Amino acid sequence: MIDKILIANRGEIALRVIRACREMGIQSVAVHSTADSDAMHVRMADESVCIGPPVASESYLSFPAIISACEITGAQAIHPGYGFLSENARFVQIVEDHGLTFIGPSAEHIRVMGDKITAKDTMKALGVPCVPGSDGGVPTLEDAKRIGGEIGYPVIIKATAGGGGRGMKVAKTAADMEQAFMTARAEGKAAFGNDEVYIEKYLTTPRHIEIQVFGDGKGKAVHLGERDCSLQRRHQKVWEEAPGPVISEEERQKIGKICADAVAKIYYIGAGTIEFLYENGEFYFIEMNTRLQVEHPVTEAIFGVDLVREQIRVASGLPLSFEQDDLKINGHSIEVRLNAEKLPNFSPSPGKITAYHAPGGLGVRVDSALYDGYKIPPYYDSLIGKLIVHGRDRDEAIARLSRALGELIVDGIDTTLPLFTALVNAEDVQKGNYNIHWLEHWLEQTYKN
Ligand code: MV4
Repeated sequence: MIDKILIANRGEIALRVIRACREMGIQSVAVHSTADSDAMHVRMADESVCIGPPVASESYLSFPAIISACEITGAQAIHPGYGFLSENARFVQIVEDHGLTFIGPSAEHIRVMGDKITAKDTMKALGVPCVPGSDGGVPTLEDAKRIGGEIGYPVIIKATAGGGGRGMKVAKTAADMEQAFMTARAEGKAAFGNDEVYIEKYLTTPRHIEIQVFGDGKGKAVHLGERDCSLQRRHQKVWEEAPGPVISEEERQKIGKICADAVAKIYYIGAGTIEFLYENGEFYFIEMNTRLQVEHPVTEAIFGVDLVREQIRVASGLPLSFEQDDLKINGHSIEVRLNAEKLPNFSPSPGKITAYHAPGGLGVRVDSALYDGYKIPPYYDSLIGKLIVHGRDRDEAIARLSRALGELIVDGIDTTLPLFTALVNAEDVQKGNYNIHWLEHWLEQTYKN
């Protein structure tokens, strides 16, 4: 069994992993940049190591710094959290070459899912429903025009190395194809050094529905239902919920089984998220994320499981602590992401927290590394906390969210708290009546002038 884990991350997710370690009797090692000496994850871990300067490329992203920190402290395993090195196949390979355990999928699974064309080919072959589109990569503009005609416009051109919205261009008609194709290629080349693109039918008003899966690496896997993450701004999720407000139990079991069977067949190990667009009652695979996601707590809330604990178990060679039949949904959960940003432009707002009070009470969870007097450094992600509520049904979760938002105090900086106070009162949100474009339209309406 692993008895010491190094957490190659910071902020709330580092705390999340430390908490699981402590409950399992595992020692935790924090790493930090010089900008994070006073950070909560350093204080909460059993040990800490300073690994470099503020710029992430020389600290949280530095392979040698992190491997050395394992050697110095005797940590046998690395939990990457999300972001940073969590989906870096080269890093995973080097971790394993050093005789250390990466708490996550194999380098090969990360590589396969990191290339969107390979991911789609793989999922299609495993029986997962995909968006209609090109069969693999589209090498020339001529091919693109022919395929566009076959699929029917609108279409979307995506960089295979992209994801999360980068390197994507919509062609509404054949006349847009040249511009869209060339731009998607150029963006892929510039951002990822890979100009390969593929084409899909453009779905105009889908929801973003993602299925949580978990594999034991020995050919067994389960699903933990879906999350609806349609409320996004510029491809950043803002509000996530589980179960999805419009997904029936029958649909959940059907798509869930398809996903669990698919990852079982490839001997997937650990947590994974299979992302779909959902429109007119159909699921269309778009991408798979091979990490623990920011919004995992809503799934934990409704299933009553600790996903980080399960990650550590399977990385240690233990079985999952539950089987598919043990997993029953209890109630409804919503997460909102509190960012250190100033509305209406969401501009970064780092600085000193002069007062902090976290909400509490029944069905309220706050995952945050904030404390009174903490100085948020300007170098990293603007996420400063997640408020997760759980109720017996969606209406109760919304009422609880509204109540908890009223208790939350973060003074000294600007945050996205006022956005949530407004959203929780919006009729469409209360009714679950939204798709991937709803929030951007609502922001335009609400903050114009
Ligand atoms: C799409 C799409 C419509 N049709 N693919 C955006 C991020 C990346 N994960 C995939 N994305 C999209 N792919 C087809 N065939 C629309 C989006 C999209 C989107 C998806 C999920 C959540 C928010 C979004 C916002 C804009 C576009």
